[in-house]
Amino acid sequence: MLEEVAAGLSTPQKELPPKYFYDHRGSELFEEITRLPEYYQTRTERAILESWMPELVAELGTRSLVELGAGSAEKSRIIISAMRGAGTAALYVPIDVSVTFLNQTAAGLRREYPGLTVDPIIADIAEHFDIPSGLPLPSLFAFLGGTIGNFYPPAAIRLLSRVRAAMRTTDRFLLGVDLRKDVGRIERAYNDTQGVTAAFNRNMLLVLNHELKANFEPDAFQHRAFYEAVNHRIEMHLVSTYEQEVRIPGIGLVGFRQGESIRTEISCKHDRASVADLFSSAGLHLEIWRPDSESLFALAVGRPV
Ligand code: AVJ
Repeated sequence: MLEEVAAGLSTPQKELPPKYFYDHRGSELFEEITRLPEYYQTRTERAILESWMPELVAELGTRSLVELGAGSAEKSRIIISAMRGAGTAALYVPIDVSVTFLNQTAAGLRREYPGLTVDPIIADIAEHFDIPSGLPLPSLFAFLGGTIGNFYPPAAIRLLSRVRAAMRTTDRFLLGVDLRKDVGRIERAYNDTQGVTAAFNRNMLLVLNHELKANFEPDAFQHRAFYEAVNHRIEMHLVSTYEQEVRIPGIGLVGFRQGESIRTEISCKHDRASVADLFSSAGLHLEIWRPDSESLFALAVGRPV
């Protein structure tokens, strides 16, 4: 972490990886974001999953579900219930960085779905991780929530390619993506009137203070989120409101000019063509494209080429 933070704060555009949002408080704040009126993504994706998974999973005959960045188990339940309904649920493999989360979820799911094997993998999906071999066929590899948007395109292609390499002909990849749309609508989702997203953004500084004994003053940084149209993405920044120096033991003093920012997150927005391109760069073919009726969010199914 120290190395990553040192590197991220020494480039002209300071930048820290979004995984540092998610300590206990950060995860709570994210949960709160998903319930905000402005934040349409979570509820829209859930509605698509609920209406479509029973049909999709029955058609595919999905026996194992491998979920990248399992997040909250709520979405997984929709898919597992659909597999149950189709009579094919055998194995669930959630992959996540949070050990506590994985263990809690695994225990809950085993209770709820007797007969379902739950084999969690603790890994940071942005880094290397191993996909188990010998999964009951066919498998569904799911990456939901629009979290692929946090990855710069080369990293997104690397992640998908790695999964693709473990896929067999009958396996499928299920990807959730936030869609390009009216810029105001997207920007409002990251600038909620209650200031929850601002608190979520600033929480990263508290994480640095706690983990690295740094002395960031969160109130000295302002939340800024805007749409960057060239690359079709939201960028979240923390903007230093005045010239200041922050001490991080092991790194030293980090200077900020007034108005200088740390980029804390990108959230890339997609359309059908951009997902088809992303898939094809990773050896996948976009087989099914399923947006909601307002085209806010979409689920895409890819099959190995
Ligand atoms: C969890 C990455 C999908 O990009 O919208 C929400 C995180 N950041 N509000 C997103 C987030 C600010 C979210 N993802």
